[in-house]
Amino acid sequence: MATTEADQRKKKTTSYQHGPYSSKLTPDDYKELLLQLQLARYFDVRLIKEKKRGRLTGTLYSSHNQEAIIVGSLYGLRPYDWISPIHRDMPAFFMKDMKAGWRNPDRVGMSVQQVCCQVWGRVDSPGRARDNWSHIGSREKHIIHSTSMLAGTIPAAAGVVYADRMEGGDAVVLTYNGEGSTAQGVFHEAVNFAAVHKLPVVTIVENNQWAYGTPTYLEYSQEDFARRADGFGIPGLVADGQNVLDVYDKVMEAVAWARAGKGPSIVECKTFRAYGHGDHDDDRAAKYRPTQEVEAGRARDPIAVMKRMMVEQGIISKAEAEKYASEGKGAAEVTNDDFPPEVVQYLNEGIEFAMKSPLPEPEEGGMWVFREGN
Ligand SMILES: Cc1ncc(C[n+]2csc(CCOP(=O)(O)OP(=O)(O)O)c2C)c(N)n1
Ligand SMILES: [Mg+2]
Repeated sequence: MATTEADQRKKKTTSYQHGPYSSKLTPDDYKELLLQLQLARYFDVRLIKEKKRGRLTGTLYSSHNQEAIIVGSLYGLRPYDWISPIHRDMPAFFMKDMKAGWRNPDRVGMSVQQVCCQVWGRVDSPGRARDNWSHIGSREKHIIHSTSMLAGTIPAAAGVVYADRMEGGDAVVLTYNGEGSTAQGVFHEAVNFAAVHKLPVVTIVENNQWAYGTPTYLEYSQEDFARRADGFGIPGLVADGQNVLDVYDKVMEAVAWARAGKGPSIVECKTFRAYGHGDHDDDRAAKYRPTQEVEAGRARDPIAVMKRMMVEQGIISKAEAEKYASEGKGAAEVTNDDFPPEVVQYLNEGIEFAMKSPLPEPEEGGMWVFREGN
């Protein structure tokens, strides 16, 4: 079938045009970004498998299909910048500052062992397993403690960088939020506060089109959520959330703006929640979301998008791209052979450590509730 000029133009626009930041990335950066996307995906599918095998309890909130947002946003941060992840960003806790070396004990991010201990409710989790899933944080690692109150961490994040600035620091904070949480009053109060005081707060909106069973058209009335930024008098950027390089570019633009003392931004990353809200919602999700929509939303897997760009640019061969093929596969279909061995090995180390870590003693329950001493 003959292709029209319009078809060709459409084809061209699917290839990523480098922005000012991603154009400086080297082939080694591309390879590291791909590996990190695969690691985030492996974390997700492996935990689902562990739960199915009965080795894990508690609800899992999948970041499947949204990994490019986590990886691309973290990649340009300096070690001492802060992050504030939520339920959908579990890999971010151990992927912060990964450029310093995955196993580097001095990197300013949690270790995979700590995060696995958190997931398995073991005493070596940063919060000594007082709460589950993403309810952890670390002052030392510059990770703001996540809570259940959606958008409730943005004021805390704004306060952290406000204090840092008063002490002469130049740290930036990335806050991660689902698009549904943006309807909360506290979202507007906090972003407005950051705007008025020109605080270095980058508000990432992971627009995955759904908040539990509520679609975006019942959440807000703009085409692009990022336009809300106009009302605060701050920049609002839209990123292709399936393309790690575009996320990197847009987040870096906002980070550079913040580092220059110009204040906050909103970066809307357009993506799609590939599965249910949590794993408890998996079956019902297919009932309240049209199958066609779900299939279309999963069609641009971020791992596949990155591989395609790398092949186009001659960074890897087609055969290398096809070697570990986890993209497009759900947890039930994918196996360890679909992932690079270093990815599997890294998470194995975390899980093995967690399995050996004890459960907390019941006597610890009262610990940290009241301040000891004067
Ligand atoms: C203030 C508040 N209201 C309601 C909830 C319950 N809740 C948890 S996750 C969620 C949906 C969030 O959707 P969205 O912000 O789009 O994030 P997503 O889960 O899609 O990543 C809701 C309503 C909550 N945790 N906090
Ligand atoms: Mg959502």
